[in-house]
Amino acid sequence: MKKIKNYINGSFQEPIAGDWLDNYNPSTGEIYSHIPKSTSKDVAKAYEAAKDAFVSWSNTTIEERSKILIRIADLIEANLDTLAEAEAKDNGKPLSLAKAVDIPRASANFRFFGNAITQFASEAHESVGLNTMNFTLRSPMGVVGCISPWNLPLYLFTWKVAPAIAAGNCVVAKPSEVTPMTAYLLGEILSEAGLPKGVLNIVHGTGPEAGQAIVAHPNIKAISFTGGTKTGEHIARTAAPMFKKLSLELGGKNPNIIFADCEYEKMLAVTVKSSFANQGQICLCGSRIYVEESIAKQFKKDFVAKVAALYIGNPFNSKTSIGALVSQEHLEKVESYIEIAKDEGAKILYGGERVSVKGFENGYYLQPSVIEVDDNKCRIQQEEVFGPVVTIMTFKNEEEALQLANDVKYGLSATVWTNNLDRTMRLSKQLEAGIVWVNTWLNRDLRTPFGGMKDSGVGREGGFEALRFFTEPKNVCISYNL
Ligand code: TXE
Repeated sequence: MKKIKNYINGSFQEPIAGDWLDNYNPSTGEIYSHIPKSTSKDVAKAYEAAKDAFVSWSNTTIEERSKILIRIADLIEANLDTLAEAEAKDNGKPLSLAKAVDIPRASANFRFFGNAITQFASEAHESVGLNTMNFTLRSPMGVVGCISPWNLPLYLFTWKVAPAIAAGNCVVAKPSEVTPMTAYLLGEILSEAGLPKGVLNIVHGTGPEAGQAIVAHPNIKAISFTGGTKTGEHIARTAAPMFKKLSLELGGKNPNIIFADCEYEKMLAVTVKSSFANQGQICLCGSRIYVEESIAKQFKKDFVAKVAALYIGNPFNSKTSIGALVSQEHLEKVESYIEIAKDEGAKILYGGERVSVKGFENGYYLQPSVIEVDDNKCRIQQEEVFGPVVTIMTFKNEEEALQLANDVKYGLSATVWTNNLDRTMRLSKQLEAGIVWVNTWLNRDLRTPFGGMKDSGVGREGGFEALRFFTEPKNVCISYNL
């Protein structure tokens, strides 16, 4: 049974207390590895390694940092198959998705910030006529913490650690205990790329123990977190009295608003993806579909037909578009929402049943579900399910669509399908979301600000937003005589 280890100070190390957690393969339901059940002692050790590396790393030239990050990107690319297979085995997602999205994006995250750091500048302000010159220093903060979830494991882990180290910080990072494998494999790549030891330290363990120890560590200056809203709230309560900088990317319950004037076939194809990609375990999924009344009947018929054609299988079958859900616990959580929807009088248009995959009978497989609702206040409309479940509700006009879309506590993303430019601008300005996609979905330019409002989080990742988050601005004001 494989035992993975923490990556601290450039080497793999066992947990100090000698305790381990089981790591499951969701497609078979079997334990296939053990991971460190790290404690605050392991986090403290990782912090010390990061602290010791900080002076040297923060004084490493931008060109040298850029070169190392781009070498990491190249090595991730060179190890795409191994990393994609590890991701699919650890998370349950189709191998095809890990190969096409997760791992290429992990490489792109390092490449993007390896380039962005060479363009990241700060400002100067001349107080004209006053013999005064101001310039802004944007310095690395020191040791920062990065905590990531299980849905896009390496993709989101690297989305945090790449800008953090590009900006000159050193990092204590914790991937989800549910999907630790690719972060573990990244350790070898960091050493091979020549990242100095202690710059990036990877600690495995549970949220309440290892995660909490990172958040509560008195000298870890900032926390970048992606995960559930409840967890984000808990982290904020811990960090607030310590005045730590926080980036919180939390849950979503995103509307997908479909008008009759849309490009129908493109909308249909993309809506299947925005509903069920990664088994619906993407916080950006359009889990609430709102469709204009005049096309609702046709849409429901066409959409259900496409969903019914999706192949549910083990991740390593090339035909698979719906893999296993990430854990038994999560499978049961998603199923409970389908039951709640039924109890609330919603109509199951398709799916909602468990699936037994031949040879993988103990895997966590669930049909994609399409649920018709007529009450926007019901729980299935208001609460994040984070699984292969979408609801459909009709609307009469633009005003009603906007009211329904905004009537939730989340504000992460929204998708709008229309060919009306004025309507596009009206809705884009009024939708309560950090990201609005029009006639597309999950279309990402890494320079753009990424994140949500309301209960979807605080702060933004991406581009210079991320580099500003991981640096401390200081205004230097100099008076001089001409
Ligand atoms: O979250 P959890 P999960 C959201 C998604 C869903 C959730 C799924 O919408 O709600 O994340 O991921 C650690 N102190 N997003 O179930 O449980 C935990 O060990 C410190 C939104 O993993 O919150 C794991 O490493 N850490 C997002 C990480 O937090 C703690 C995109 C997340 O765990 C902790 C992806 C604690 N007390 C998923 N408790 C977006 N908006 O971009 C847990 N952890």
